[in-house]
Amino acid sequence: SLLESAKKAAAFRAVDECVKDKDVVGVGSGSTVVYAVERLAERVQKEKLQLVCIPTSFQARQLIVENNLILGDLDRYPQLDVAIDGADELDNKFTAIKGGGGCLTQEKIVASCAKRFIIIADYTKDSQTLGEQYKKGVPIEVIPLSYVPVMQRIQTRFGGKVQLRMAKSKAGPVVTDNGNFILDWLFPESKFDWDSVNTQLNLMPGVVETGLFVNMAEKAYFGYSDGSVKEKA
Ligand code: DER
Repeated sequence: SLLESAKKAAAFRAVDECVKDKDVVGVGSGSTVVYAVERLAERVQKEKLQLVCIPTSFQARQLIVENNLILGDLDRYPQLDVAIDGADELDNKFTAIKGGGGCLTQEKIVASCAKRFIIIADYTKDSQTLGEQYKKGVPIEVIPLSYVPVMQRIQTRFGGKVQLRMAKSKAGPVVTDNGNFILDWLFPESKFDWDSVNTQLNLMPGVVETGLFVNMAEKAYFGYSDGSVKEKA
């Protein structure tokens, strides 16, 4: 599809420009990253690169193993050269919403351990302000027992609407790779200080992590259906 070719263009460009021999590479989660792993595998074969790949989810782990890439972990590689991941939306101040795929917690941990954090996405994720194009709100991972009080506290303090993310091919709520629930906060139109919101949310007892990646990415590659790529830094 047109969007898939846009994702592929961004992923290939990022891997070609940001990964070098002997790098320890954080591998994100979602659909765009699938193309990044495909390109990593291609380059390892063609250029005989020696890479170690650190996963950000069960999905990323499978991608690394299925593509015969060397699987590492943060115990052995607590500092990464580069992490490459998708995003649900990125604003013009480099705040990203992530977690559409429910993997935000390990993604943020791995991104925080990388010298360079690179976002790859199709052009529909490139916004001026958050909420312009992505309408599913900010994902927040919570300890299951806390989800109702946390929902109420978010609604009271910030407004909008908070929903427990329900699974599609499993009865009941989505359970993350860490055994937690996900709340989706449909935030109201307004000029939020996302750094402050992220901090306040993270201080709420029961919140494990938010999908607000504030000023973490160094660069973003946005792909277009014609195969062109726009870089934002
Ligand atoms: O869930 C996630 O954080 C993913 O990285 C998401 O933000 C992007 O997924 P996509 O590449 O399938 O759009």
